[in-house]
Amino acid sequence: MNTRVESALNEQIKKEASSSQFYLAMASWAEGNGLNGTAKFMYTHSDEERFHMLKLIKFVNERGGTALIPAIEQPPVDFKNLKNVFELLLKHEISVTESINDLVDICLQEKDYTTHNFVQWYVSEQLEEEALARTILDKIKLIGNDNGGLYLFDRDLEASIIQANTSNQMNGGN
Ligand code: OFO
Repeated sequence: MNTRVESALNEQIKKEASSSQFYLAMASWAEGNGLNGTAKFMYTHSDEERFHMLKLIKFVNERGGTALIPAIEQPPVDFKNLKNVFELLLKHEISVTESINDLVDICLQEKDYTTHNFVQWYVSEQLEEEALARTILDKIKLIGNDNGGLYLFDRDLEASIIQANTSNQMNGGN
């Protein structure tokens, strides 16, 4: 496998692993603060990031490269508030999108069209994740400091995850 592409893919493996740990820290913080909906959302998001990492690891190995399993820095333990959590999530997703774009660029420079094709899945995924983070953040900004509103927001988030899981199961997904 092209060594420049391989090393960019390994960098991306590290980013996905860091994302998973970062969202796990947010999930744990939310759970400890009685925000069950946010905790469920973040636990699910953390699992998705781990899946993104695994998909990259398998791709690198299948293409004859060597996937590197990275050491990860410890994520924060504490967050200011719910708004801060989702602001950090959006900021993080924007930085991941930038690194996916760099990866696409490297694939084109190195004329690795197979990896370019593979990476398109991540391009679409980032588009969806950024849009979702923006929608949630807009809602939180509208609620402001109204505790009743934040309680309802968290409850709605929990209900939307249960609904998404149920329809996923009905469609045969996991
Ligand atoms: Fe891996 O999708 Fe977000 O970061």
